[in-house]
Amino acid sequence: MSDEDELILSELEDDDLVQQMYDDLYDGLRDEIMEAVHILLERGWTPYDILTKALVEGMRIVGIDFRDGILFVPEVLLAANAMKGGMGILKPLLIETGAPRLGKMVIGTVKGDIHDIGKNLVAMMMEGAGFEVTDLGINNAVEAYLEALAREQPDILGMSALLTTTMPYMKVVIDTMVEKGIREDYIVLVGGAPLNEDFGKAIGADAYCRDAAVAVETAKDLIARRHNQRAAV
Ligand code: B1M
Repeated sequence: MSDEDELILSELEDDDLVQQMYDDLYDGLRDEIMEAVHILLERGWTPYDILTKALVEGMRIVGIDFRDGILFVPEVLLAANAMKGGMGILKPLLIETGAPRLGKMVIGTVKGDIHDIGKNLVAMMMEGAGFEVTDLGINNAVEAYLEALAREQPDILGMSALLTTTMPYMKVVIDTMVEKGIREDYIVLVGGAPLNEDFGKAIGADAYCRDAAVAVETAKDLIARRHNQRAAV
């Protein structure tokens, strides 16, 4: 493209800009994604809408072509990097709600798994909703979860897995909690693209959360139920 033809993001209508963001995410263009996020914010878009309608949807498209062998790991890493650039702008905005503290959560991606975008999003949304969140990062062995539970004393343990090969590890963590007699001390929430409700039940989690918004609602709901149960005793 010549300089004259260069695309000026701020001149695009919202719909075209969002389409362009899908392309830019696909091409791993972090600066362009960050610029577009700023433009949408200036136009009055909510951080949540930018996150879900532009960034998450764009990543979904990347995922389809990754699955079909059109994109490979290096390209997807660039896309993930661009997505994180956009998320970095939105994070403080999602968090600064001044919401009262609702509880505490420890969250991490399970052993063998390095996917962290969805987990980061859940952590951001939980913080925005008023939860204190300790993020253990990726590739967490059972010991790392147990240490964090003992250290942080959270209300909720959240686990993320994006691979069919790593999701069974969630059961290892829950079974170990049962063995140690601490399972009932925590609400255990699980999530990640390959999971579903049946899987969540089968491994003994309190709930499977389809997305970050569901994680927030489920966390609020289960914390309230716990408080009510304790008050009734
Ligand atoms: Co990977 N990868 N990847 N990958 N990758 C998937 C998961 C895959 C489905 C792609 C595909 O084939 N279509 C496939 C898994 C297939 C399977 O298991 N059946 C796959 C594969 C195969 C692999 C490798 C094995 C590829 C290889 O090396 N040959 C490799 C594995 C590495 C490893 O972990 N050991 C690999 C590597 C990578 C990258 C490093 C390149 C990169 C990760 C970068 C990063 O995360 N920093 C990557 C990416 C980006 C993806 C896709 C394209 C996108 C994932 C994502 O970020 N989605 C993904 C395809 C897909 O999922 N469609 C894919 C956006 C995110 C917002 O959604 O993570 O689903 P998600 O999170 C949602 C919900 O799931 C939920 O809320 C989130 C927000 O709404 N949620 C939770 C998630 N965690 C939660 C925890 C909770 C609650 C809700 O706790 C309470």
